[in-house]
Amino acid sequence: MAKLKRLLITGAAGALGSQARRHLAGLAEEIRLSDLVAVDGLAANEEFVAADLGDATALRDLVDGCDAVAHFGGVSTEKSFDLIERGNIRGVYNLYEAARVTGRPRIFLASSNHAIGFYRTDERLDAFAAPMADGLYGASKVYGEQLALVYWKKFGIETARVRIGSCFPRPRNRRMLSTWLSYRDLFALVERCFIVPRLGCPVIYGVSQTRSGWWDNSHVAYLGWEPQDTSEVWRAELEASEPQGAVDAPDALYQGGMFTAEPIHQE
Ligand code: NAI
Ligand code: 15L
Repeated sequence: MAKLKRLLITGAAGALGSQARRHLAGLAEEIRLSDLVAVDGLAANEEFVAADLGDATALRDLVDGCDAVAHFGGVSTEKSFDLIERGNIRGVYNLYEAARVTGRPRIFLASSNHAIGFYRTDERLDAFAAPMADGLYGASKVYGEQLALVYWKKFGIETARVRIGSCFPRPRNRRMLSTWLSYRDLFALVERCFIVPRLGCPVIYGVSQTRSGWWDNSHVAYLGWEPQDTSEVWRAELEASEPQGAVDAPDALYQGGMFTAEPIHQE
């Protein structure tokens, strides 16, 4: 497999960014890491560049010279509009502008299931389902997905717009039996997105094998990505330890679960 020359990983100090360092170490000759917060223990092929996604000049310098970007930086839960605006609205705009004026790298965009969180748990979605965000955070992810599409249509910048479900070492509750994505499956997907000859700008649901079937990825079979892990391994344990919630609880009603019940945060 031909290696990428320089891969940029944003959000490198965060939960998925730090896993990305481990899982993607061999994917590129050089790896540029960035975050607001410094990271430890740089490997020989890693460098760290501190940058605020809200700073356009810093973003241009950051993206310059990279042929791929794994974009995990930004606000990852429901927060105030000011924080979300900086990381996920202005931040994504700055990323795409930087990509446009530099080498037009291929981008893996960490979107979220909260872009479609107000769909009910008895609905089945494919990539063409209209967004239905469940809060300011989810709406910022819809914005990111749309901006990626603009830069694909106008400038040919390819992006995997990945609506990640719940990416943790294991599912944490009953809802995550339907949304869980293993680290192994996530980073296999990142790799496929960077090595396929033609990516385009697909919406992809980031989920491991699950019997719920909320999300249909059949339109991206060309990526050759086949999740290897399954949440079923934890079903019996979770069902025994967590009482069945009320039928009208957010987790039971909506794919976005408790995010649908979040207030509008002021700070
Ligand atoms: P995280 O919160 O652990 O990491 C995000 C990183 O982004 C942090 O290290 C933070 O310092 C950095 N960041 C925040 N604002 C920034 C700014 N203005 N400038 C520069 N860096 C900034 O989040 P996690 O779990 O690693 O998620 C990574 C991405 O994946 C996020 O975009 C999140 O929305 C998305 N995602 C994650 C899911 C999961 O299950 N972990 C599920 C769905 C989406
Ligand atoms: C997300 O978008 C969040 O980043 C993550 O922390 C989880 O809460 C996940 O969604 C989820 O829906 O479980």
